[in-house]
Amino acid sequence: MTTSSNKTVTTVAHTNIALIKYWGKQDSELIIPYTSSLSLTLDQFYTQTSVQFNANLSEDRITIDDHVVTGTGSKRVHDFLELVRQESGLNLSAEVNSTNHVPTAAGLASSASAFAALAAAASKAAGMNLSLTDLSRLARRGSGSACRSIFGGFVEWQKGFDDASSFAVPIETRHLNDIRIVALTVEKHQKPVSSRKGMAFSVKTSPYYPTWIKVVDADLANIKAAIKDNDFTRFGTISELNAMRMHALTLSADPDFLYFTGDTLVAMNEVKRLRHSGIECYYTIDAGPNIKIICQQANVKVITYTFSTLFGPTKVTVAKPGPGVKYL
Ligand code: 2P0
Repeated sequence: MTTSSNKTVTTVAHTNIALIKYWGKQDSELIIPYTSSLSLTLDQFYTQTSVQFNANLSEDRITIDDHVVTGTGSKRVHDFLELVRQESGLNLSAEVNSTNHVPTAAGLASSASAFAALAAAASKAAGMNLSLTDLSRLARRGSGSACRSIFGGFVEWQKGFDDASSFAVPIETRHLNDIRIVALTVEKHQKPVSSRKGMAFSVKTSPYYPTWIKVVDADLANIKAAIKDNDFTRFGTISELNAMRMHALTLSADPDFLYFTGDTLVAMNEVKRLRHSGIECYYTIDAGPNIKIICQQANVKVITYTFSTLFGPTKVTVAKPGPGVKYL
C-alpha cells in the first residue's frame, strides 16, 4: 500500500443541463440509473477543485467556497475520497479545496461539476491515471449527473447495468453548435426536496414510473436523431416534453411534491408566448424552480431582454456549449 503522495492536482469541470433527464436509480449504492440520459455541458457554470493527499493530516480536510465543511456537509465528499483510496490503494487523508461558480442547490446541478472535478483531481492526486470512460464511471459514484460533466458538448449517459457498463460518452457532432441556454434564476434558496430524495420517492410511489422508463427510450432516440439532422425545432420540442414528463413523476408521487414556484410558471408561460410570436425557444427545468431557456444565438438578445425586464438583469445568464474536465 502506498503511504506517501503530496502532489496537488487542480481541475475544472463544468456543469451540464439534461435535455433527457435522469430521474431514478436501479442501484442507489453504485448509482446505476433506470434510464439513459442526454445533456449539454455549459461554459458558464463550473467548479474548480484542488486535492492533495497528505501524510501530515489525520483526517480529510474539506473546504468548499472558503468554508471548512464538517459533519453531514462533508460526508458525501469524504465517502467519495474513501472510494478513491480503496481503488488507488493510497492510505492517506486528503486536503480538498473546492470553489463553485454555480448557484448551489437551486436547480443548476452543482453536484455534477463538483463530483466531476473531484473525481479527476482526487484520482490523479492518488496516482491513478484513468481513461475518460473510467473517470466518468468514478464521477458517477459521487453524483449520477457528474458522469456526464467529464465530457464537453452533447453527452449521453448510457445507463448500463453494473459499475463497469454505466458511463457517459460524448456525442461527436458539429450540429446545433449555435445552441444557447439562457439560465433564469428565479430563486436562489435551497430546494425543499433534494434530487436524490425526490427521484427515490418518484420511483417508489409514482404509478407512472414504469411508463417513464418506456418514454425515455423513445425521447432519447428522437433527440439523438434531431441532433444528427441538425433539427433545432425537434430538439427543443423533445427537450421541453421530456422535462415535463419528469415533473409529472413528482406530481404523481404519493404524497405529491413540486419543484415549481409561481415565478417558474410565469417564466414557462413567457417562453410559450415568445414561441407563439415567432421567437423560437423552449424550456427545461431540473429539480428546482429555475428554468433554462433553450434557443439559438440569433434569438439570445430578445430573450435576454424579455426575461431581464420581467425578473431583473442579474437573474439571467447566457451559456454556450462548454468543455469537458480539465487539469490546470
Ligand atoms: C439530470 N437531475 O439528469 C437530472 C434532472 C435533476 C433533474 O441529475 O443522486 O444530483 O447524486 O445521482 O445527479 C440531479 O441528480 O443525483 C440530476 P444523484 P444528481 O440532470
